[in-house]
Amino acid sequence: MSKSSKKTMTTDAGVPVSDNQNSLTAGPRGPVLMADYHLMERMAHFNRERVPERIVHAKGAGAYGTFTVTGDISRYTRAKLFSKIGNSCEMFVRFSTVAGELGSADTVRDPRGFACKFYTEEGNWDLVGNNTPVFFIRDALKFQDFIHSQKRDPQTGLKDNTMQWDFWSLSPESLHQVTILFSDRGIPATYRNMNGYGSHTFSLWNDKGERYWVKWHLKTMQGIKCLTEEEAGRIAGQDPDFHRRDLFTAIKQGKNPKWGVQIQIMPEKDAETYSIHPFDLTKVWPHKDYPLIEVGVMELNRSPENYFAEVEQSAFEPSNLPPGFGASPDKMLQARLLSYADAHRYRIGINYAALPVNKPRCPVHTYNRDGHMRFDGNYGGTVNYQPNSFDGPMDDKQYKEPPLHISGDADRYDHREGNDDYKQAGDLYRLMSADQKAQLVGNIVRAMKTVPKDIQLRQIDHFHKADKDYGDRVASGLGL
Ligand code: HDE
Repeated sequence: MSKSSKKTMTTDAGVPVSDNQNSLTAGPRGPVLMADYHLMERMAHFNRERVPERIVHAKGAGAYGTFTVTGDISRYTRAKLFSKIGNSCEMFVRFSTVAGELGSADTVRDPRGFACKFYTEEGNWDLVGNNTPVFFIRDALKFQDFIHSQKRDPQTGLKDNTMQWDFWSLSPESLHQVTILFSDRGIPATYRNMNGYGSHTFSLWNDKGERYWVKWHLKTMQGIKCLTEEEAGRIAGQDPDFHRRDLFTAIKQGKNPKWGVQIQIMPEKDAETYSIHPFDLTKVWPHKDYPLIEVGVMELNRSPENYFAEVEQSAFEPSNLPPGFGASPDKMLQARLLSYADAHRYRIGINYAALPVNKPRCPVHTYNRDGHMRFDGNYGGTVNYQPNSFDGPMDDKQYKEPPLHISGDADRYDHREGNDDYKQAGDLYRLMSADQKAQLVGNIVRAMKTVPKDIQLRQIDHFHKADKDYGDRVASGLGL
């Protein structure tokens, strides 16, 4: 590097550093002097490099991309993004595993996070989904328990299959997702070779005040590819960051991964009579009832410059719903609408939304001020209260979402009453090829081998109720 371009090292305050090799001491062998501010600053900053990792989805990888509208859904939504075919916006996607810590291996059996931030001209739209259309539970009250059962034993600090199967065997609503998790799709070959789903039922609403229920699907255009447990175990030992490396390398080589974005649309009224509870996160809507409609294509085409600044500090929230996008009464989604911003405030500070990777690409006119690390000018001298007589930002009724009809008393309703936790899991099993069934049974038997017999029997009873053959094969695999 030529002398002229050589940069002089400085302290955080920009003060040039004379010597970054030797601490300041009293005499060549004497004690280090407190006056060595440069040494103090480096140690202090080093001790504070880590922010809390995500309590779930800690290990991940991210990339920027472009979303382009290719299908006309403007009759369902007033969102400007979908006003005409050809519209596009920048986006950021973060993929992740669920249960593993920051340093854990990528190629494990686990759902994958598929978090998308679309920087639209009417604010960020965050579709914070997974690579599976359903989930293990349908009420957020069980989320902390569920995750505790998937993480480490409180005594030994070790992962424990008994905890996992104990929870699942006592929560039959988990069967559909457990079947997906232990199928061949449970370990994606790369983040590029898996689908993404919004999973919940969301909504879209148009200028006429009509609401439609919607399921979002992100279909990989690289094809679905999975790893067997044997391949995944070998890779995890050789390269725990295999999926992160693959995404970075693919984009560096110009092999930009793409996904087709599609929706299933249900007219608002249908929800009252549809045979399947449309807001139950453990259920899918069969495509024969509500076929897939083309919406657009998302392509990832740029890797972050700095992992911590852009991936570790990225913050997604299902509550980021610009005009024309909406939630649904899905109990899990309702809780997520509040949980994510709370997690970000704790993990990366109250002004996280102003960080470059999270900053909307449209004007932000909020009355929220001050707070730690207010590095964005804090709106200068503009008025910071409303109502006001000084031309401050005003709310605007035109963006009002249509009212949502509510019925019934406030109560804690038993979510299991009249609920069928077996049909869709059984339908999935019966859809599988002979090879997929063999992989599914083999993966489950290996995972349940060390689990106490009473829990094995309780879980096999659920497999049986989904499909006799399913239960029989797991039972015989376990020698029961
Ligand atoms: Fe999450 N989830 N979640 N989750 N989730 C988080 O937010 C939560 C659920 C998902 O790459 C946390 O920033 C609750 C379903 C992804 O940064 C936290 C419930 C689905 C990511 C949180 C769920 C997801 C998270 C932890 C039960 C798929 C990573 C750190 C109601 C539809 C996003 C954070 C990223 C992260 C809460 C269940 C997807 C704790 C309360 C279902 C992809 O706020």
